[in-house]
Amino acid sequence: NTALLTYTDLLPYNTQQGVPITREFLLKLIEVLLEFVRQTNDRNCKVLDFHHPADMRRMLDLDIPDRPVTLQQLIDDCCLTLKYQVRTGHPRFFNQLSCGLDLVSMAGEWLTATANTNMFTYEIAPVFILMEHVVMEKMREIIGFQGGDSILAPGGSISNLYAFLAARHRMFPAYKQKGLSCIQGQLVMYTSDQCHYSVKSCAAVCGLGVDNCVEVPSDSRGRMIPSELERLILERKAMGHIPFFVNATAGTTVLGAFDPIEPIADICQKYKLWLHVDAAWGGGLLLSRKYRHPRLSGIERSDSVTWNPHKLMGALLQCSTVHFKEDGLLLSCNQMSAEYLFMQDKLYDVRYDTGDKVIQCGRHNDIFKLWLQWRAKGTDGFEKHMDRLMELTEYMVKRIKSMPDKFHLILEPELVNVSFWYVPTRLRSVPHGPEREQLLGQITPVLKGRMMTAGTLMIGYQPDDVRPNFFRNIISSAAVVEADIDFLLAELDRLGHD
Ligand code: ABU
Repeated sequence: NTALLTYTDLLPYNTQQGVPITREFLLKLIEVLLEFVRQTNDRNCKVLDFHHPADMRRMLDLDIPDRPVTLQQLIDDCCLTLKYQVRTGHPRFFNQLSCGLDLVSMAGEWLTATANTNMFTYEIAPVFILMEHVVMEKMREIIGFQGGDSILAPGGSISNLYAFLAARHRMFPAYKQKGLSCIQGQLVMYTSDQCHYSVKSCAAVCGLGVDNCVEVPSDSRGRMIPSELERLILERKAMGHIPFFVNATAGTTVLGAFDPIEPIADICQKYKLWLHVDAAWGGGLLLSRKYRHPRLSGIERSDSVTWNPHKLMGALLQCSTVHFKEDGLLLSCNQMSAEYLFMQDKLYDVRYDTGDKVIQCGRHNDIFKLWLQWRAKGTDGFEKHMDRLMELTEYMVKRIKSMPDKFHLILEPELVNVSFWYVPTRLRSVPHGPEREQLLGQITPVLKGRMMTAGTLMIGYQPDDVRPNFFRNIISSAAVVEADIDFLLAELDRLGHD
């Protein structure tokens, strides 16, 4: 009876009755989790039950007690936690790049938590390390690299940072030992004005300064303009600076735009610059024969690629990968040879101790959930998933265009980002122009607030350099069907028509 028991009645403390009591406790917990999974997939359940932080704080008992609470209380705590958790796997959650709840990947995450190991050495994670080798090799093959090296990193931002570090290391191998003093001149990197902010963060973190992360203008669809890149490279060269790194984004965060990799690769080749492709978001389309080209054409010419399976592929958070054309660079860049972990005289081939390739020590096991999911779906299953997401996006665009009085489509998407404004009744007769855009931009967060209060739907919004707030709808969940898109549009109209 969990009502009277506490943690000391569980394994490993309770050597007499620990096994059955632990089993009962975990089975109860699993019931709680399964109920969350059921609700997540039930369109009659809300996406969220929103409360302001101060109210939420009052409604929950979050205090850390001096004495143990009962096992039943822990189960109740778990129930309450999930009651107020946003159901990011709900078919009407369109808010983030990572939407959906892939149940095989979730099962993998459960196993990962149970195995509770660290990914730095083969000796404590033998099967997982081998899985990492196999899956990373497969991903490099899909990119079009022959050989090379990869690592799973804690998020796309850190993956981009690994690419930056490797690029600088290749150009200035002495930097690792001597630091800044070995670089005579100002290093400069390039990225489009639509890139993920983590690219600029590399410049801040690594001593270039954000002023030396040059923003290359993009076209009206958010794609880097290659001629502008070349102009800005020449401009900095004329100043005596050292351009060394170009980031091309394959799937920008807001508009879902793909920078044209081929002409950017030509420029990088001409000026001997490292080309990194941040495909954290759009990388999933590499798995689709229908949509890969021309969006990702030329990616095999890059030096490094970030690709996040926790986005389009639907692996559970988090699962981010970075891939390198050249083998050995990651290790030589980041290796610190900690003697207590990476001994060279172990009984096995120590090249399987991947931990010395990264700047972190402890590394979470992010591979098992992806490996299991990939086994379940096969590469064909992922291709079907990508094609279906794009098909649903095309459906949404068609529906929006069919109601031009109520919705204003901002651009034809290249990916599953649908950017639009909802037009309330009172603005429908106003001609579209900068003034109406300002008003639509004011309405957008109000409508988002209504949506969250109603709990029926979640869509993200943001301004960009040329527009006030607009909605960015993401279709990256396998749970979504056409009827959910119909619901989304009808619900926006219900909540915002005034
Ligand atoms: N780092 C990109 C995630 C942003 C988003 O989900 O909107």
